[in-house]
Amino acid sequence: MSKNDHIVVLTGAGISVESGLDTFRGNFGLWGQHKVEDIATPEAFATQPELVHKFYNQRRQQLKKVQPNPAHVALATLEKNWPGKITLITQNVDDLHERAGSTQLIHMHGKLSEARCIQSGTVFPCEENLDTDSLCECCQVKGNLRPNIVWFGEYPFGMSEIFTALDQADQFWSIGTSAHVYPAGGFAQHVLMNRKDARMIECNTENSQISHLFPERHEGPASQTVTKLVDSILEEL
Ligand code: BJW
Repeated sequence: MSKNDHIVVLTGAGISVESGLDTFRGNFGLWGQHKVEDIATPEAFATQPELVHKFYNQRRQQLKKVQPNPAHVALATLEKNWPGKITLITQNVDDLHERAGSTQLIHMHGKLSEARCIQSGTVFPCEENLDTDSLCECCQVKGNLRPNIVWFGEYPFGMSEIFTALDQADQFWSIGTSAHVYPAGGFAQHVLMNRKDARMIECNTENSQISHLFPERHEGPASQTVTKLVDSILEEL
């Protein structure tokens, strides 16, 4: 390890579990009778917009009741104190990383706190509920606002910046993700193909789809494993 290492960190729903937010594919990963694969699609929004708005409204409201946990804080501390570059890529649509103090952050699947006009693509801050009567500020049409979230079949945000970072990664950390969803599920493989000596670290309570790619695994809740990892790496400086 060198103190100039570019560390690329990928986070998933598991990092926010100890803040009180559910994962997508665990025991509690169902919303009502629906799988996320049925709700998080442009087709679901076209045919059942009320249902999709309800799903995101509930989660947006839930954000007001939760706080970043020690794992989010540890990653913000790493960003502040690490002499090399840090790129934090999150699949999460919550805002717990930024509330913990991370600034170099890519929300590849969008944000609950934003809405987007389906006509112009303009993005607006959104703290309150959306419904099919919500009036879009830019086109003044009801029903033109959708959550600014990347659904299945849509292109994730920040991909050019993400692949630039993956191509330069000296370390790749995968935290609290099942790696079930692509392209994020393929990032570790991408790093290994281009950077054979990269330090590969996974923090998870269980094995993921890609655990075999990580010689270094820290099993346990992220609040403990990530905090220890960050402490140890900063101590080595
Ligand atoms: C803990 C813990 C604790 C628990 N501490 N850990 C067939 C094959 C391959 C791919 C495809 C295919 N058919 C279609 C595709 C592509 C599709 C896809 O991947 N589908 C899969 C279902 C197979 N992907 C897409 O469509 C994406 N777009 C795309 O591919 O565009 C083309 C493209 C290609 C190449 C380059 C660029 C573009 C878009 C995907 C959009 C995903 N959207 C969602 C929902 C929207 C956001 C929202 O509503 O929140 O994003 S799906 C959902 O899954 C959400 C998450 O961000 C995402 C990832 O889930 P995550 O974070 O991994 O959560 P879980 O629940 O799966 O895992 C939690 C983990 O935490 C577990 O491992 C636990 O063990 C662990 N854990 N407690 C540490 N305390």
